[in-house]
Formats: sequence, C-alpha cells, structure tokens
Amino acid sequence: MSVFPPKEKALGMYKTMYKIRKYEESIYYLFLEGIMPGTIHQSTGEEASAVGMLYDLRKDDWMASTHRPAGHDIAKGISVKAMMCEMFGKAEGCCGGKGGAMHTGDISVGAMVANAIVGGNLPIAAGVAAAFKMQKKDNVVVCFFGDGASNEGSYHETMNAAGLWGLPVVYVCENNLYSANTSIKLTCCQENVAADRAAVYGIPSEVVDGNDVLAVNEAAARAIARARAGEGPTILELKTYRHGGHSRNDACGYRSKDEEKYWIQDRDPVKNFRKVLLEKLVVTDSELKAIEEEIEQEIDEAVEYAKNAPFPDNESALKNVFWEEK
Ligand SMILES: Cc1ncc(C[n+]2csc(CCOP(=O)(O)OP(=O)(O)O)c2C)c(N)n1
Ligand SMILES: [Mg+2]
Repeated sequence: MSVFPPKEKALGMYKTMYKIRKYEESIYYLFLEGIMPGTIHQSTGEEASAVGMLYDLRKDDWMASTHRPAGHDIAKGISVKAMMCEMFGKAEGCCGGKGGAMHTGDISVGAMVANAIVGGNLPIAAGVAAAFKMQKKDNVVVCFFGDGASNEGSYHETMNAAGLWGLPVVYVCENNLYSANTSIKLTCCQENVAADRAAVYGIPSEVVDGNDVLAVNEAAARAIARARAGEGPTILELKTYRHGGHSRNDACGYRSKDEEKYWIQDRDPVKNFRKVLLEKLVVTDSELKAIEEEIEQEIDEAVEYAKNAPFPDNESALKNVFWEEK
C-alpha cells in the first residue's frame, strides 16, 4: 500500500461500503417477508469493488453495470431512496418503477441502466467510450462484468475492438469464482480469467485483491488516469466473493464450508476496512457506530417511504419507449 487516503476520503469510502451492505441486507429481508416483487442478485461481499472503482470517478464519467447492480449504482451516486422505490416498482424509482432489480440506473449521475444480459454491457460501454473519444472529451467509462461474462463471445469481440481503437474504458472483472452455480474451474483454463487473456488484445491488465478497497482504489486510479490521458483501456481483475447465493432460492450447495468461511468470515471487505480504520487511528469506534446508525436510519426511512409511495400512472407506460404511431 503506498499512501493511506486522507480521513475524509477513507471515511467516505467506508460509509458507502456500509450503505451498500445494509441496503442489500434490507432487500434480503424484504424478500424473505414476501413483500417485494421480482428477483434479486445481491452484491453483498463485493462492496470494495464498487466503492474502490467508483469513488474517484467524476459524475460525468459513465459506469456500466450487470445483473448485480445495486452496489455499483449506490457507489456511482444513486440514492437508496430512489433504488428502494425502484425495487418496489414505484414512480419515484430511479427508472420510474419500470426497471426493477436488474435494470437500475440513472444517467444524470453517470450510471447507465444496468444490463442483465451477461456480457451485454461490454460492447455498449465500448460504444460510449468511442463516443467520448470521437468528441475529444476526457471522460472515461468503467464497465463491470463477471468471470462468467469473460467467456461470452461479446467479451472477446469487444476487447479486440477496445484494444485496437485505444478506447477510454476500464473493464472490471469481478471474479467471484462462480457464474451462477458453475465454478470458473469448469469453464476456463486460465486462473485469471480476464487478466491472463488481456495481452492478446493489446490491453494491459492487473490482478487485484478485490476485497481490499484501498488496493482496488489504487488500481482504479492508475487505469482511469490511463484512459483519461488517451492511453487506452485497462482490464482489472478483482478477486472477490458474493456472500449470498447467485439469486434468491440459491442455498449455495456447490460451495464448500471452508471456502465460505475463508471469504465470508476472514475476508469480509466491510469488516476488514473497519478494522483498518481503527488500527490507523483514523476514527474511534464510537464515531463509526454513529455513522453506521445514521446509515441504518437512512435505509429504514427509504424502505418506509418506498412502501407508501405511489405506483406509476397508466400513461407512464407509454413514456420512455420507442413506438411508431400507425
Ligand atoms: C447471455 C446470458 N446468458 C445467461 C444468462 C443467465 N445468467 C444470469 S447471471 C448468470 C451468471 C453470470 O455469472 P458472472 O458473469 O460470473 O456474474 P456473477 O453472477 O458471478 O456476478 C447467468 C448464466 C443471462 N442473463 N444472459
Ligand atoms: Mg461470477
């Protein structure tokens, strides 16, 4: 680790990580209670990736997410209230209640609407990056994808073009060891599914501890600076783990108890960063507890607000869609 960030930044990163953790926890319980529609793919355990990558991104830089978007969206600046309203299908949701769990986003904060087609966001992010380049802007795109997506044809076609054209995009593989219930060992010969295959596209890559927010943030700074300076794309492979199942109703029978203990108990990104903050004397335990209580209250309020908020009116079904009047 080179330089420890100033207190304001370190605490800012912790706050967002804790907010994502508590948001996902509350969504989980709302599902268990049976009062939330749709399905869920939760990002619990992958908070360091979202926050480390996006903390220093400008609002006018864009971010492209996947079927597991909540952490990315909150880290890019969507409020938990707008996220929660979206989850309940309410008009004040970040997509007017029409998107739901896998299609959250808000372009006013640079969060492209998430794409649930595995590998679907990769060429779109390249397209946005190409537009930035053609307009001679210095904006960058950060595009998340999973280890599973790295085996899609769209991944390899996109990396080829992005490398060839030197696009200002950072591709971030959240390697959580599984695509749905299939281990990466069964789907790819390389251990570093994205980084080991980057050189053939002329794209530099780094393998990073994806559960260490500071390590992620440093790698992000290097990759974002390269993209902004017109030096082209970077592939970052972040080693991480989802704490819960792939989606709801997944009891994770395909994971060993030892593996789960290692990643969930020993390598929890939120708890470990909390410990670092205390060890470095950045903050006291009571200060942290006050911050945590404030976040928990914000989330409780968002849940109550979203439950009672109005649904979209019928006319809104015809808004934001392309259709031709015959
Ligand atoms: C093209 C396509 N194929 C299959 C699916 C079904 N599906 C949704 S998520 C997923 C697993 C994706 O794994 P990975 O890319 O590693 O992301 P993770 O869920 O681990 O974050 C699959 C197969 C899909 N949504 N799109
Ligand atoms: Mg995966």
